[in-house]
Amino acid sequence: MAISRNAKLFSKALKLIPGGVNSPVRAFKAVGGKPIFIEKAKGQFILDADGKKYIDYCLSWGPMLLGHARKEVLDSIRRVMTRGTSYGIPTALETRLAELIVRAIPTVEKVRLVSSGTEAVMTAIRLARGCTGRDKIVKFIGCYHGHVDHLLVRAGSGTMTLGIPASPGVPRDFTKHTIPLPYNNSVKLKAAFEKYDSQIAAVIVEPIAGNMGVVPPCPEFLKALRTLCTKNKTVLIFDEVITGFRLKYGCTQDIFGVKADLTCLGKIIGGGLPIGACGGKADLMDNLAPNGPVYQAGTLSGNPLCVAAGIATLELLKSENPYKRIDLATSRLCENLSNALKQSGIEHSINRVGSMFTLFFNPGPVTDYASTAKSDTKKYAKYFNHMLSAGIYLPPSQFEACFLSTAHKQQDFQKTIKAVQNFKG
Ligand code: KE4
Repeated sequence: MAISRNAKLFSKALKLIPGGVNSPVRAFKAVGGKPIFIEKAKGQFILDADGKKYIDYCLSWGPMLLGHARKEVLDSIRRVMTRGTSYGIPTALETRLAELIVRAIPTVEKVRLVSSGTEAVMTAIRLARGCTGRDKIVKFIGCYHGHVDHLLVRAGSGTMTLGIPASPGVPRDFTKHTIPLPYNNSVKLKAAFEKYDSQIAAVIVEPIAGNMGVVPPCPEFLKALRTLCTKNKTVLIFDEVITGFRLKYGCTQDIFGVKADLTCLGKIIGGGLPIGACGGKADLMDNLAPNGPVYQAGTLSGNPLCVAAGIATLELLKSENPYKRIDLATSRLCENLSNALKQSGIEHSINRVGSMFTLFFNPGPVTDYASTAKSDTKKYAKYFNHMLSAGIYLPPSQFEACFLSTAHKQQDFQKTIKAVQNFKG
């Protein structure tokens, strides 16, 4: 049998790139087998190097809400790239994207564009520490905020997938100010504030966790966060790199009625090109250089091609407002997935918010790291590979989120449900 091109490409990549991938979760380590290599994508589909087509529910880990290669987004990139690809000098495009973000998120009066979610988080944390003169940071176990040193503590996503509680190479000194607490646990949160009160510069949270699988917040948890941060003059940072513009045209803050002091964005606002953003009230944001003393910089920050893709994406989301439709489609899909697994007597639970969801091989309820860690990851690996052979691409880890795009159609859901009906665990 001819060796697959995927296999050939992977063996060459292994010689030149650590693990053959440029981001660990792509390596299929948690699900076994070799990663596929993608040649092209369109709408809800990706096509691998062996010419196999998949319905994509990973969507580049969230950015492709409008589906792959959406014509208006490509046209916008094409128009801009003929005028050059990077200047390192301001452009009106950056102001336009900033304007769209500021108009969509009431708590954001100013925004700094960067090139990744990690940089957005780094900026928010440094700003909070710079403004408060404090060092300590509260984060939640199982939440992932990019690979910045002081937050690689009990993180989620790839660190959970690969079982790396805290990465080597991060000096103890860099994490001694990081206080990891259980998600959705207001009692432990209150105790931490009593213990550290005026030493806490910031609390950073995924308002809907996506990096231990999808774990929605308990209503009182976010409210307790807000109350305690206000009382202690601690900066509340919502990491909305996944959720920004995913669940509505804007952020989750309005959904839960809890206002963040700083908001981190990424993924969708770049329409599939490298981007991140940190935004908040002007009096906080104006502490950033060159206005204020808190330094932050980036050669390709606000890059015209990335910003053009982001503008096109947000303008389409604003005009099409697909949120109710894809929320309903996701709800129906999850209900049918669950019914199919119940028919086969396979223990599972599904957490869903809007068009992001995770099917856990875990009776549930899955409400935090401890409960999600009980999931049967071996069964997830079998499920992943069963679905892959049926032409359905899921995140290659139990501890990630599935996403729908505006391009997914009824026949995709029917094919997906049929594949799940054939999964016997
Ligand atoms: P990036 O630096 O990867 O653009 O963003 C980091 C980040 C920050 N905050 C949240 C809530 C995130 O989910 C992420 C990155 N998400 C992961 C997957 N869940 C990216 C995939 C990967 O690491 O390859």
